[in-house]
Amino acid sequence: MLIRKASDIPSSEITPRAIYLKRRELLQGGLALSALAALRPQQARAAMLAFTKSPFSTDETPTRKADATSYNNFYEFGTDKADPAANAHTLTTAPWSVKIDGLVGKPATYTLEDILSHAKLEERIYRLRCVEGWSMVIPWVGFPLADLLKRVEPQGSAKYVAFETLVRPDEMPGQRGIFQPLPWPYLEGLRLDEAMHPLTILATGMYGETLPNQNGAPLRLVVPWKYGFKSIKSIVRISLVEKQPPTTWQSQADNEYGFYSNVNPEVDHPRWSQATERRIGEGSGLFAKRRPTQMFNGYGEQVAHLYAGLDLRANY
Ligand SMILES: Nc1nc2c(c(=O)[nH]1)N[C@H]1C(S)=C(S)[C@@H](COP(=O)(O)O)O[C@H]1N2
Ligand SMILES: [Mo]
Repeated sequence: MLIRKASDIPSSEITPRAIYLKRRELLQGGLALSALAALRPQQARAAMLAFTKSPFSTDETPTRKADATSYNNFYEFGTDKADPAANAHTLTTAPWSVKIDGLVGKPATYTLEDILSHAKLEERIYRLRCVEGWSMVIPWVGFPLADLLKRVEPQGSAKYVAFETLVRPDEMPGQRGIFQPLPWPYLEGLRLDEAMHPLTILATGMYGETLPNQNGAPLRLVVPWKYGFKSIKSIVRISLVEKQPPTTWQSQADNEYGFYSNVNPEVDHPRWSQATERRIGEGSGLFAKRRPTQMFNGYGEQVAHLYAGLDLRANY
């Protein structure tokens, strides 16, 4: 079993309450996670170590941090895997706010500090499977999206959640010039029940530190049972809507990238098989070791029920 149940977690892995409360004080005192970087290393470390390790974590070995922060997809900074790490330092992530609108009782533009002051941060070690056929294991720091959504009070008519990334050509080279690989803003969406699922998180850190810009700072979505492109980065808007919202990759190639995009080894991409994957760091080229891709990326026990009765071949 790759995902542990709460009862399997030794108490030594659960953060002592005292440390947790201290971190809450820090956050409630208006200190955002992004401000942790400004603390003396010793203090920042103490605050960052005070995360509960989520029972939803996989016990697989995390990908090397150097790989997870240098092999990225973030087309706002270029289409080469090395471009985001080379270019994303130009992104200003503070101040940051997220507009939450649509079918909610409390629409507003929420500052990141405000969002974090209500967030119970956890470490979540998740597999990430890219639609291109590679995967990583990343220790995220984040909190359930459901917690934020409940706070803004979704209305009964809300059926989907739409997400938007920042548009800031001055700081994002992929958004200026003659060749722009995608229409902006980058858009993603989830069904409301998928968005409310406890596995779905908003991440603000990884490897116990503030999120690097190339990984979607200061706030990105992580939906571990779906292909990586659903995990939209540097989010500035979250809208609760009645109808299935348009998404960037579906608008680019509807026959290749569906709205659901659940990891599924049985449904191939029209141009390649999805049956196996290459774990980043486990050799490349001729020496690449490939592992079988798991249904729902191995999270089936938790999420399969969301799709009961749905034809997953038609709804790819
Ligand atoms: N805004 C935005 N979000 C994005 C992307 C992007 O190009 N722009 N790429 C997606 C893809 S294809 C993947 S695989 C993941 C990669 O996340 P990582 O670089 O943190 O591993 O981010 C996703 N989120
Ligand atoms: Mo991806």
